[in-house]
Amino acid sequence: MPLRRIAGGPLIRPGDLPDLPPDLVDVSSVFNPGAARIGGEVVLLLRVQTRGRETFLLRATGREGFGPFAFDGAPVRLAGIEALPGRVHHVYDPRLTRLEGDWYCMVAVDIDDGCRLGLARSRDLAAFEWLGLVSRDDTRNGVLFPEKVGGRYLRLERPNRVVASGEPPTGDTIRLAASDDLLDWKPVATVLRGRPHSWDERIGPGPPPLKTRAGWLLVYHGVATHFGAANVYQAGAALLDLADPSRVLARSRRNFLEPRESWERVGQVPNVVFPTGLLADAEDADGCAPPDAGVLLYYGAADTCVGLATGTVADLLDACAD
Ligand code: BMA
Repeated sequence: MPLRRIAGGPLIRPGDLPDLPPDLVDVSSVFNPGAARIGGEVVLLLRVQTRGRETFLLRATGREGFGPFAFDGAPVRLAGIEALPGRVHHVYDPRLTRLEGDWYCMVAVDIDDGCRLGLARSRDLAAFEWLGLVSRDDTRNGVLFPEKVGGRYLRLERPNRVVASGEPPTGDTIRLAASDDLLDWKPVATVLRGRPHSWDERIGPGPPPLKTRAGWLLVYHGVATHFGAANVYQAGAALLDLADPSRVLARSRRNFLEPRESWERVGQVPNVVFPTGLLADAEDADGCAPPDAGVLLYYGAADTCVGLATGTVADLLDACAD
């Protein structure tokens, strides 16, 4: 296992959250956080679910990223999202990217018609301005690259389609899409496909890609369906070409993180590790994280808690070649 879980169990459990009436009282779960480093602190945007199965985003701040965390006194507001027509059921799984001096938060948005990607912008990760829905079709797991590549903004995403009758739409491809304005996106290429019978039959991007000299390092989640008997969510890695991220340079044959701890195996949705935040503690003048940089990988565990695994960039690069 190239990354190591921190000692002492999950990083954040539901019971760690303070009661924040009226919305957050004795919450059911806290998971799938977006992660960012800002002003020497680690900021997590936590997905919090209530006993009413309502979803909120809550900001947590900590010095080293290992906790303890200070929680905001109220859930995050995405100012302007109220203008969306129709009902918004859930806004969730935030992914945070620093791009051209601003923070961008890509979220999944459940509406009557399925799931869309949504985008918000922030200067400080405290106040957010809603920019709109940014996928036409049913899509989840959108992750923005931290810079333009070939003159265009890029993101990886997971188009959803119905794979089995009666099941919600899901996906077995990771696709590259491009945009000139961050709002209107066109698919460019399918980058990765699920591997039938392997650990990653269905797949989706995890945290936003991390720039390294060797290529864009992508941690992704893979789902083994076990012929419909159980879905097990695991994490693996792939390396994409820096100049043309539709080119896959390496991809892990095995997962490097899978549900093993009791709190990863038991919870609201059992057998889930779902990585959504990856932070490196150093970068060079070109924005590349060097191999010896330390990494913090934040993930949702069993859709109930937040886990943290640590290692180095080199560990993740090794995992791609494994
Ligand atoms: C995925 C997403 C995630 C969730 C995971 C496991 O499809 O909905 O938000 O953590 O399933 O339930």
